[in-house]
Amino acid sequence: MKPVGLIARWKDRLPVTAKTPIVTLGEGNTPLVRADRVAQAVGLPPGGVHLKLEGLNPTGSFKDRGMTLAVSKAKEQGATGVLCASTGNTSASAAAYAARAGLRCVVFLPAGKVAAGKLSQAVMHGAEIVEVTGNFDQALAMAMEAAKKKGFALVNSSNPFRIEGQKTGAFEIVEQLGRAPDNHFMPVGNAGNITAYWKGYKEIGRAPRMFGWQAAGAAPLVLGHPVKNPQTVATAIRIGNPVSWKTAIDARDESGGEIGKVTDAEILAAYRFLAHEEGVFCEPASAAPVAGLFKLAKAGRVPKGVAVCVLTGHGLKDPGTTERFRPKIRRVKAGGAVRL
Ligand code: AN7
Repeated sequence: MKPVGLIARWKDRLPVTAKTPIVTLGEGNTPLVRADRVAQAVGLPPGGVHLKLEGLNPTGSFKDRGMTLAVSKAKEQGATGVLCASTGNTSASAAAYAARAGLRCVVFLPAGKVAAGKLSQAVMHGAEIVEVTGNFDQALAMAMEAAKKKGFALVNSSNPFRIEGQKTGAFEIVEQLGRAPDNHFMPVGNAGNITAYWKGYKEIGRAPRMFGWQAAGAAPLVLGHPVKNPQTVATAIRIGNPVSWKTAIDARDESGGEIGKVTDAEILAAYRFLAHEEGVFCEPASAAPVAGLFKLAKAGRVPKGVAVCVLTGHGLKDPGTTERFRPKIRRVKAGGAVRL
């Protein structure tokens, strides 16, 4: 039988042994699909843009790649619980994997700023939820403090096992494409994922240019200083002081890439375009790299070659944002006439 889950698939490249109790939900192995309408819109040939659909992981985001390893290692090391701060997806993933592992899970969330789908996952997986009246960065400081308590493992991306698990996305892209992409586009929040992909590419001797995209109201890496009150419709990346700051800048500089910013209007336009024109429904933060590609196209600066955009989370995570696009809906009596 084929291995299920990414630890089984990539164990030779991950810090696990025969003794590691593997906690898996069958994560990884997500589709890489062509996006020829996006390619056409930005002046690239058919096949010039691919989308890595990370929203098809078990809890609907890329976080599962890191969480399978972080929770497995926490269990191996005898932890009785896991802890994290989160803009939503990390908490949903931690809650699910902790439930499966039989560990406690405590999550610190910025009050009122977590998308409905993500919160409902934390609830249903039985996480102990602490709402912080403040932003993600402040919630993370509290989680780090709480993690000093014996028996708890912090499963934010400062945990090196998160990065190790997430680097497998790069391995898959190269395998699926049959080569490395020339240009790799992704959203950037706390900057763990860009760190992970760059590590993954380097480990297999590949070096696409890394293009990271932040929301304009939460763009510390572009501005060069932390942002006190980050704001954006893309709540997943509403982060003002990324933990993996230095390694994100290294990924940019070593690869000859860029970290840019896109406005909420640009993010929402790309979000709609993907759903309307490509049939791909991702959450707003995940549309940021496609917004970035559109932005480069407007400036006549689309890099040559094949681009892969990582769509980090599923659209169903954030039903609230879809309300902005709700068309006129007709209501008719059952059996009534409907003109088309
Ligand atoms: C959909 O869940 O930080 O740059 O606490 O949910 O590695 O932080 C989420 C981040 C991109 C940014 N896309 O990744 C959290 C959290 C989606 C996300 C990011 C996140 P990083």
